[in-house]
Amino acid sequence: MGSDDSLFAKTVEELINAKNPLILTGAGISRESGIPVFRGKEGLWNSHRAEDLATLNAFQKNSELVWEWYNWRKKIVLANQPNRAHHALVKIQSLLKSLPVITQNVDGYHSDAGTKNLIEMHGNIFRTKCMDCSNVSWLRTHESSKPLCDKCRGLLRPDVVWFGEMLDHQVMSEIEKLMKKCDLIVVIGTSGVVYPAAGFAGRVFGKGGSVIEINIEPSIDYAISIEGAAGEVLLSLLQLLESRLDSK
Ligand code: BJW
Ligand code: ZN
Repeated sequence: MGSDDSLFAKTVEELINAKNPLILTGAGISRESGIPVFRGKEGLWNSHRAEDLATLNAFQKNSELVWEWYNWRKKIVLANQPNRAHHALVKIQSLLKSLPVITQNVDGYHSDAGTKNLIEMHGNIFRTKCMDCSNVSWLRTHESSKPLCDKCRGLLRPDVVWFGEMLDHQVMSEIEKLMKKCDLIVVIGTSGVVYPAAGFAGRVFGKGGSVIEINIEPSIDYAISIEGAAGEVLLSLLQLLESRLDSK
């Protein structure tokens, strides 16, 4: 057995034996779908300033520019689809008692793939919120540069969490419940720099739980690291999990 094989086998045992395992995903899991990541050489923040596009201040200064950027990203999401990583995760979920998924991604691909027990902690790029009456609605098109609220004609914003904004209160309390009982967290395709998500792995490790990281460039030094693309790794884990459960 190679070192990779034993890492995979260990991960599968951890998933089977954990009482309350949890998945955290980031932009890397949607990379194979053609969705740009944020950081690194090809990341969005390499060519765009986060402060100009992903803050409330930026939206208040120039909502059309911000909507242009979000419409461009919506178009990419609409032109593509969930990949083998999202689909493998759904199957892995179906083989275990409970495996909630928390994603930082706003593309909605986990939900499109059929993931159950899902928290989209940074919102959804296809949802909007009215700046005036806070009404939440869905806008699946990518053309409108100044979408207005059906209820009050106020300006709509993307219903995502920008820098400096609090996460939705209910979302945070659901996450808190999961974190309290979590004894294994599998962190997939995130650079782990954006809080509060960046603190989840450390919290689980700090109370004696296990941390597994799947990333093309792993960075959590206390984790069991599987270096590789999410799609390839999750498919291998799925196959191993299926054969391990068959042999029982
Ligand atoms: C692959 C792969 C493949 C590639 N397979 N892997 C505590 C300390 C310090 C700062 C703060 C703190 N608490 C709060 C802050 C401020 C701030 C923050 O964290 N700043 C840091 C940058 C320092 N956080 C906030 O403002 C948050 N709000 C908050 O905490 O409220 C309370 C508060 C307010 C004010 C002050 C204090 C407290 C909100 C954060 C919202 C983040 N928003 C964004 C945009 C969302 C909407 C949108 O999409 O437009 O969320 S920013 C962006 O980063 C997006 C992502 O969800 C998030 C994380 O990125 P992710 O997913 O990790 O992507 P990348 O690109 O960074 O990494 C990709 C990874 O994939 C890499 O590792 C690759 O190697 C890997 N990879 N291909 C596997 N095929
Ligand atoms: Zn309104």
